[in-house]
Amino acid sequence: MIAYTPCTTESLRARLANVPAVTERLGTDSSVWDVREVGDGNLNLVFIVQSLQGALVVKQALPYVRLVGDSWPLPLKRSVFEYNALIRHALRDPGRVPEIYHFDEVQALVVMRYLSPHVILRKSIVTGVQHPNLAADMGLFLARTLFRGSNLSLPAPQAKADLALFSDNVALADITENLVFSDPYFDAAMNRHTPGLDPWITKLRTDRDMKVAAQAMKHAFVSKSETLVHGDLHSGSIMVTAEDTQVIDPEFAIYGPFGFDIGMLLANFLLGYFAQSGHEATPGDRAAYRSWLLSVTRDTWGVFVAEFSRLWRTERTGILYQRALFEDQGDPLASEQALQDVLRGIWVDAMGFCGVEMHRRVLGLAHVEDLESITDDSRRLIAERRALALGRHVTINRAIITMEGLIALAERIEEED
Ligand code: SR1
Ligand code: MG
Repeated sequence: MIAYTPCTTESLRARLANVPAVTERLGTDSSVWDVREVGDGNLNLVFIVQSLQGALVVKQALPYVRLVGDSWPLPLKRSVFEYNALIRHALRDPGRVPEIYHFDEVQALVVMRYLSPHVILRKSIVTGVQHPNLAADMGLFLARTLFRGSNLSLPAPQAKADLALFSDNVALADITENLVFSDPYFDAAMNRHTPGLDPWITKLRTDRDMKVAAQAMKHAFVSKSETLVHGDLHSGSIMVTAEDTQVIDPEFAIYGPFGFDIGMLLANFLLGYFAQSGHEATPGDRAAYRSWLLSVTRDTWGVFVAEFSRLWRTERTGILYQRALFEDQGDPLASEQALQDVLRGIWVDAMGFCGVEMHRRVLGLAHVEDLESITDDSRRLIAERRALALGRHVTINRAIITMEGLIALAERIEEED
């Protein structure tokens, strides 16, 4: 067995030359394969390997955070969690994640389908391209993966085995615990922000209600092991074409709250929304695009609720809210009331997570291209101030805000100076 080594384009070619799942797709003459490193994410190497016969993608974990360098070590084992999450997502929402062809645990290397002509959703949002199926695809993905990964659905032994498996993803959970819930609210070493934003940051960091709310959300993230969450479901973890949606990169997968992925995703739609005013110089009707992003926000949640409710009524086979206790006793309304209670809790958590995600993408280490690509500092500042304002409101008021309230508030903040 060869010890782990980060691949170069040449060493990857040699490494894959004898892997049947690869040669059956690319052919056996590896000398003619075109191998390119294309990774631009925060953590890993990503290669595209192509021949006249076919193409595939290889993702290899590095033993440190790529964004920061080897001063921040990170376990290779995250590829095990990514691999296991991808397998489960493929079963729970078939067709929505790339097919895996080969996994090499020692080399922390996953070989999978090359998504083409897909592009990263975040880039699409920056350029103002609409994707008609996005909300439906993501609403279904969220409902199916979250419901089917939980004690509402899984046999108890499997639920407990998966809880144990993913609870080992300590280092990536630690990144989220610090970068999302804590660092934005104090002067953490790796934080950075747009010049001129300081007065608003000071206001946020001296806001007692906000600090209490952020800590409450951290508490929820750490202690609510409700289901297998993707763990990093932002618009950079989704690839799209005009018709298709694919969810990638679940290396942050853990057992966490139902509302986590939902809140993170909606936050990234809303960050894209506020960033539009900074992109107005580029072609396209940005006002119409803003409305579309709000409709995606609304419809993603709407589809989630409808599908989660359908699964509740038809697939509730786990140890939670057993149907026998509700319906066989002639009391179906109790089952519906329990469903509404669960959905309500998911929404409240989702709103809390949504707000802190908006904050950390403006104040923390890991920013988003939506805002970073606004070249005019004063325009970026306005977009970021708006994101901070909405984030604060939804987190603090998570127990009372509605979807229509969220949309109306986003529109109102967008109109403000
Ligand atoms: C140090 S990693 C920074 C961020 O990149 C990942 O995509 C996650 O969002 C993480 O918080
Ligand atoms: Mg990622």
